Amino acid sequence: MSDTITTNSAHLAPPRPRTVARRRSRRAGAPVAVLAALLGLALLAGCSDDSDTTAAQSLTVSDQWVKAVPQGEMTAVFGDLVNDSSDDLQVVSASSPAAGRMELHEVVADSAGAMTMQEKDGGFVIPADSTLTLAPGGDHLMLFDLPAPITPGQDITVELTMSDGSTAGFTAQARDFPGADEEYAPGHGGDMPMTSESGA
Ligand SMILES: [Cu+2]
Repeated sequence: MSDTITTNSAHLAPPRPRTVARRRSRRAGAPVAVLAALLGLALLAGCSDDSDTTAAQSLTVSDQWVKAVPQGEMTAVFGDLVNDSSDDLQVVSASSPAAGRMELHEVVADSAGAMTMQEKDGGFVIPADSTLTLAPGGDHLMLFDLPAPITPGQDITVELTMSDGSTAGFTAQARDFPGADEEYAPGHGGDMPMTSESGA
């Protein structure tokens, strides 16, 4: 299936010297091991125990798909964001070659009680050992300014950026989904914030 996760955070989070020291200690003699132990203590004092794992490495995306749309319409990516780690994960932004711009959206009731979508403050938080489901009518990854139509069966790639700067890429297949329009494009038409602003 197309739920492969690739992480390319190496350039964003280069290996830290202490990691090298710890790895070498397994093969080298006692002095290095002692040094590594001290470094390890310092590490434990300031960081969580899996500080060598990026947020992107703890994230798995499954059952993901994108709603097929003609060029010029906006659309959204849905699926499960699975956090296998004991730390909360936070997705702060997303991008795709299939969209000029992406936003992390939630669906909320406006003052009149109508459901409307808006950018989610702080992005998507996936609690430790939990799954955040992105679905029509709920949280979703919004795509704007499509350079081309997205047709059923087509695969698009999406890259998620986590709060630690690491990135997780995945592929989502397009499917027909006629029902989603009213869920994330409520009746007010063009007064939704995403159509006007561009600087964010
Ligand atoms: Cu949206």
